[in-house]
Amino acid sequence: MLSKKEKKLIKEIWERLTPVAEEIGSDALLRMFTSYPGTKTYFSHLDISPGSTHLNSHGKKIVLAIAEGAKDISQLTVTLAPLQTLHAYQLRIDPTNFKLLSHCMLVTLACYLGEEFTPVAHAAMDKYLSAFAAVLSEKYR
Ligand code: ZNH
Repeated sequence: MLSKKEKKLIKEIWERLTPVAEEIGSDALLRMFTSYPGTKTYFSHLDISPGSTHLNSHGKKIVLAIAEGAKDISQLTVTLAPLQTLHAYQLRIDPTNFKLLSHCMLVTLACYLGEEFTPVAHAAMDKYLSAFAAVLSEKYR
């Protein structure tokens, strides 16, 4: 689905963003919680207010998982197997929520990367995040 060129681009972007994983992840989560308040219900056991430790640490975890997957996109199903199980069987996250977070992540990247987030990068990132969400949703079937 993603071309070789696109895979390389995605890998490079996430490599570049790994040092600011916390900043990117917490911004994307905050956007998701604000725009789609229903998503907050899964985090009722945590303090996810802006600037909170949990928001930052969870944001960092999410970005590191996305960056890890980007290292070898052809192996996504293998890399994400533990996260698949966690989200489907333990956390029981409704798969529609993955699309909401993906959307918020695109907005965060657009804000953070500015002009560097070209239409080509945007399109490739959209494909990658969709593939990621599809893998996370697989176990529900
Ligand atoms: Zn999730 C968790 C990733 C989406 C909800 N996550 C988690 C983790 C990770 C992740 C890495 C950690 C694990 C451990 O610790 O081991 N996610 C992720 C990603 C994505 C996601 C990458 C996409 C892309 N999630 C999601 C969504 C939701 C969620 C959409 C809802 C809305 N998660 C979650 C929860 C948890 C998690 C709830 C748990 C938290 C705590 O801490 O408790």
